[in-house]
Amino acid sequence: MKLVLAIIGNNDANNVVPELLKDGYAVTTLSTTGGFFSAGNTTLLIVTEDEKIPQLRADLEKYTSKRQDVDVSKTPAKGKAQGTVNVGGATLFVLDVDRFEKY
Ligand code: 2BA
Repeated sequence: MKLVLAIIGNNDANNVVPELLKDGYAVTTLSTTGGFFSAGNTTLLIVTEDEKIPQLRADLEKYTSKRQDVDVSKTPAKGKAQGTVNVGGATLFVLDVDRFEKY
């Protein structure tokens, strides 16, 4: 069993979550904020069997916007960063789940 934390854009969440539910995943959505842009994003919590991870990854890739370069000087980003950064797509963390219980 794995816990997937998927950080995605708020707009993408509207597309992704219904598709994940359709494919049988249980999903919790958290409203989160990126440290770099201080902009709202969405973090999905999904616990699922190991063998369902490839399909989950494919769904996330299919239903999130493609990563693209953004000129930081034209964004409200804080800090001294310059140049371009990638935005869009998803940032995934996949963790082992020791126990899964419901009461
Ligand atoms: P933010 O922190 O707002 O970052 C937005 C985008 O800015 C990042 O996109 C990345 O392209 C760039 N960026 C972030 N920190 C940077 C830095 N110190 N220097 C230069 N560029 C930087 P993504 O990598 O796609 O990340 C999207 C969101 O996922 C992030 O929003 C953050 O909320 C989360 N995230 C990404 N990597 C993470 C990590 N290692 N741990 C925790 N959260 C992470």
